[in-house]
Amino acid sequence: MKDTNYKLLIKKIKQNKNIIILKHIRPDWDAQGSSMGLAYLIAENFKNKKIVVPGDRLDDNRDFLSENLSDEFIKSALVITVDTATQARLDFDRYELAEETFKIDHHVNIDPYAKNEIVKETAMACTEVITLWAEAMKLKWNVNAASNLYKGLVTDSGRFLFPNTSYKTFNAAKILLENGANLKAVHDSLFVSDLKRKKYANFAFSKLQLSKNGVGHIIITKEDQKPWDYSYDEIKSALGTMSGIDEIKIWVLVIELDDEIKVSIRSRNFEIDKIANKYNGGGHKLASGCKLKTLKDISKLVKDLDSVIIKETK
Ligand SMILES: [Mn+2]
Repeated sequence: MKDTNYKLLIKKIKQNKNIIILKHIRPDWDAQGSSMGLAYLIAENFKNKKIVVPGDRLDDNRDFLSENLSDEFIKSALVITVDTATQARLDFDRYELAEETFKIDHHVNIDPYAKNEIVKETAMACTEVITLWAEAMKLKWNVNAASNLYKGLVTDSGRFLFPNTSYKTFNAAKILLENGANLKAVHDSLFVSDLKRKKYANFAFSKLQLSKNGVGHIIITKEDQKPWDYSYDEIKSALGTMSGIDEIKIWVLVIELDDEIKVSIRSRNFEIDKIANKYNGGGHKLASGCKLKTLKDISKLVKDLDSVIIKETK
């Protein structure tokens, strides 16, 4: 299914020599894979572009990095944002300067902050949206573009295990594999962990508290994080230690940060997004996030999640 804005994005890329690709703060692999994959695609298909991908990186890839972007460069550039639902979450403090903006995303579009957009709320990953666009526009592929986009797809789908995985997810995977995505290299880079990571998972799991109804939660305090020297994304990997366990119906990871307390909630069967809404957050039915003001609020949140299980299993 073609989007009328597919061609518009091509036109905007052609019209602008300078291109900035922005992603969200504390990037995950969908954010980074989308931004890097799109950058490699544009570099492959449109000559003489200056492409910049600012902000944090999850690995030591330095491609498309640029120190000291001038205000003039930003004003003159096409600014494409990926995987970022709201302007406030952009990993960039001068978005306001941008004049030509384009949002590519797969989250619920609560904040249409860009001048133009391609937003597919049913897509598994933002990289899926970019993949279908590139395919429809018959762009030329390379290994870097396909591999980076595949990273977002395999992680945002929980290795194709999340219940909303569909033929569309596999269709996007098919396109990426046909066009050179290096499956083994991507899987090794994402899923082969070092011993320290395994020890961290054990440590985190040892902090599991489980309610009698089946709400499991782990709290990682600032103090807990100190000895590990991990990024937010690495700290968050503790969430996965609670999945795939029959007795844990809903699982919650609480991470204490300097400025806020971030909470991730997951479930196999119980819809938890309404509870996330109540705590200043939201997301999908089985995967949501929210924020707490103090660690004391956790017991309230757990009680609310308990009541979801009680109500549904009556
Ligand atoms: Mn995403």
